Amino acid sequence: MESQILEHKNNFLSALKGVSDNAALEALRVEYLGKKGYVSAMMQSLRGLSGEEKKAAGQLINTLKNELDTAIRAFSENLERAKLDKLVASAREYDVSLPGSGSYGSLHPVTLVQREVEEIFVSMGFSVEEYPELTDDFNCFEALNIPAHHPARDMQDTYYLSNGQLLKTHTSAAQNAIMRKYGAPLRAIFPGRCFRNESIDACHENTFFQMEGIMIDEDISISNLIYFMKTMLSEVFQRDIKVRLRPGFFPFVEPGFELDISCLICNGEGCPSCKDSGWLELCPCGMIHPRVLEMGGIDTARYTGFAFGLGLTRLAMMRYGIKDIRDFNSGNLKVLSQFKS
Ligand code: FA5
Repeated sequence: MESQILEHKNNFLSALKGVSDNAALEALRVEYLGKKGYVSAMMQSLRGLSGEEKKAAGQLINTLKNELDTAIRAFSENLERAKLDKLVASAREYDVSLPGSGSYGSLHPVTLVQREVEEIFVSMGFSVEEYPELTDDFNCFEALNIPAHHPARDMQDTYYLSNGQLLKTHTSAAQNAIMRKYGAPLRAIFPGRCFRNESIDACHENTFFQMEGIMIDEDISISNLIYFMKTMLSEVFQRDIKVRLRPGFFPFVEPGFELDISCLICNGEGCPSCKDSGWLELCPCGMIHPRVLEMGGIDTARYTGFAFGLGLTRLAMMRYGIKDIRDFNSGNLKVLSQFKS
């Protein structure tokens, strides 16, 4: 029996050397330790032996069984470790900081048009400033000469937070901070997302982008304002478009204007994108009210300035012929993936 056990052990160990995966290891285990395996067969062959012989041979077989079992478990662990080492080594071959080689998404049309407008104003000496989306009553209204009873301050139009802060309803909310930061003379644009609690349609969203611009210097007049607005529009559209300037009231400018462009979706005929008027309100503007300049720490005896609030999302509609403003926030890839940068 002893020699038979030794023979099985040696055969097992040499077969184990040739094992390279879990399936082969399992086959070897079944061959030796399975119900119909060698170990089980040896156990059955003990039946004819006497009590003492049976006990001694049984112990030897059990020892063999334990040795094979231990060897199989150790081999299985080694196989797992080798698999893991291989994975780690192959992961190390990749430089995760390298840029991807495929095409992954595209820039949003509002981002594209924002970059275009930024480039135009930067080339005319403007700096691009940032301002948070969360602000407060002072910056969004008070510093802009918007009186306490003005409807814009109403809960119907403005999203207030329980801590008294609010989501900025217009990029004008940044005017005071930027005037105080830089003083005069000043040329700055500040794009940003705005939020208004209003019903949405083809040209109104509750979340949309504006780009504010201010220019403050000695002798700034309405003609400077008109020059910059015209330059911006002709650069963006690269063609003549119909524009109209009409009086508009905003407490933070005096005089104030509404700058509309002829709807490019319907060529001024009237459609849902322009609420059938043929015109789209795009860029209200005006001469900054002296009280707003004062609150911004600007010397009004020396400086005047203009400000504008460009509807960036609407500009993107006109620039790319997108009929419905709701497409911008829809996440509809059919629409958005057309805009490869
Ligand atoms: C304002 O927000 C003023 N702060 C603009 C301003 C700045 C005037 C500086 C004078 C001087 P208004 O609410 O009209 O104004 O919005 C400005 C532009 O933002 C609109 O002409 C329009 O193009 C865009 N806009 C306004 N509301 C929405 C909306 N719900 N959805 C999409 N675009 C909008």
